[in-house]
Amino acid sequence: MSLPPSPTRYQHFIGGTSTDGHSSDRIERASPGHGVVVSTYPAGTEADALAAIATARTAFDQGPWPRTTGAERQAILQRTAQLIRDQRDDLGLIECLESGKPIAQARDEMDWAAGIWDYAAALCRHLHGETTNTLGDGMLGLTLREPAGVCGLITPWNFPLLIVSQKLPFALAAGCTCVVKPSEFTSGTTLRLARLLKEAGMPDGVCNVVTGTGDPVGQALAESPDVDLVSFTGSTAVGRKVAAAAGRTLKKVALELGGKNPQIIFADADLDAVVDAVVHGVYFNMGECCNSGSRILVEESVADALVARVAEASATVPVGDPLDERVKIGAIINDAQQAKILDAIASARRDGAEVRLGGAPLASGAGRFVQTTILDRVTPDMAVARDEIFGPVLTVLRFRTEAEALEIANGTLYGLSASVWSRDLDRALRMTRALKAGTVWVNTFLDGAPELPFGGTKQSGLGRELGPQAVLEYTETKTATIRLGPYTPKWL
Ligand code: TXE
Repeated sequence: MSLPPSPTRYQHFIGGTSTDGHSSDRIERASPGHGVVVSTYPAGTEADALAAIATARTAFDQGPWPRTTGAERQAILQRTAQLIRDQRDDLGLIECLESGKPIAQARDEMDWAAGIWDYAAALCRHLHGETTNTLGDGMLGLTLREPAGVCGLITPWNFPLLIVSQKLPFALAAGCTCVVKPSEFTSGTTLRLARLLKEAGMPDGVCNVVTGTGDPVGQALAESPDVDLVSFTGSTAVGRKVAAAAGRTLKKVALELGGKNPQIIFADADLDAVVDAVVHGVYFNMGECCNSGSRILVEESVADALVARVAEASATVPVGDPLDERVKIGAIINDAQQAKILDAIASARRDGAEVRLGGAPLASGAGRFVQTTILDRVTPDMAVARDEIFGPVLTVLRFRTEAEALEIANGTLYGLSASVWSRDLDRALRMTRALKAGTVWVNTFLDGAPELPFGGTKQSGLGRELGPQAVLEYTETKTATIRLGPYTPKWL
């Protein structure tokens, strides 16, 4: 794999055609691993967002998509899954170059995304309401599930195709029309996806993509009275803004936000497995992962031995050129993120944490890399124990009792995921019940399937993606109350 000879020039995708939109301004995207411009996208304006919203509105109010059968929707979603699979190498390369993630991982993510499209396709045939037949002889209740309408989908840069695939196919399965606003750093695969949908037979206007920055494009989606639902994945700070803007028109809101996910390791755990899961959990996708296992809580009696093993394993993980097939940790997305990671390490040093490994940028030509870093002797009051870092940085805290572990684990604003490592199943289940998190793993980490719901509690989010309910998140419920036989006057 090598760098492309020239940048790919992208356009918005509105009403089934590619367009430069209302402005000639463009965003240049340089590969985080090489510093070379690989893509350019239109810097979308509010007018572009409003044009896409109007197109999606018309497609919803007058177009065929909300009126198609489940079987027709299923066929198009399945064809899209197959097209993603067919083009996994191309799509993976785009993501590697735009986001800095390792090429081998990027290709795996394309397969994972295709699997989600398959799963959503199956749900198209299962979308139904309920009947209530216990209201007496004269009454029948029907609960209809209708598509929510026009959906605004705002996505981040860490898993571009995967995260849009956790939203878009479920919205489409419900019969909604969409305007997608991908991250301004990684818009390439989302634009390619919109073209694949067209190739798969999706009617024009159903899936529109507008590139550009959060303000104005994302902001317009959150504010517009013509958007019925907004689904956002990104930082907790911007999630609050999106919810506030959406509140002005009281649209439905779904939010997938940050995490500070604890892995709780008891002394009786299989420590060989733990070492692998800790290293994977914290360095996967350079740590730029809302589910990152960036905070381990280790029972005091095994902490020194475990940290030594994790440090030894961490030092062997290959960091470097994302185009190298052997690399497992690629480049950091942008300068702001690199600065945020290094600031977090500096604050940990000031607060008295012990840097057991790394702690500095990796010297490398034009790329932007951070060493695998372990911060030991972190205490729950330190900022580094509470705030999301989003980098290859592990924080190690120690505990003596189950109650103390639980208090530390639940002691942040976040509640996305957690894991418990113990051979004592009673204890693992007690902890599973008591942990405040949307996902709890037992004796594993980062496992998942499209069948399993994903989302956060507390300030990690609102609503759930994936799982059989995912399609319902994109519906409205309508109650039909039907009088059978003659109406009996009861008021006059
Ligand atoms: O995310 P933003 P950023 C966290 C992580 C990271 C931090 C900052 O901690 O360090 O966020 O990343 C769009 N109205 N996560 O600044 O800004 C924006 O254009 C509407 C966690 O890149 O939240 C992009 O499309 N939209 C996260 C999307 O929001 C707006 C993944 C996310 O960008 C907007 C990424 C606005 N006012 C970062 N402002 C996760 N949960 O996985 C920006 N956007």
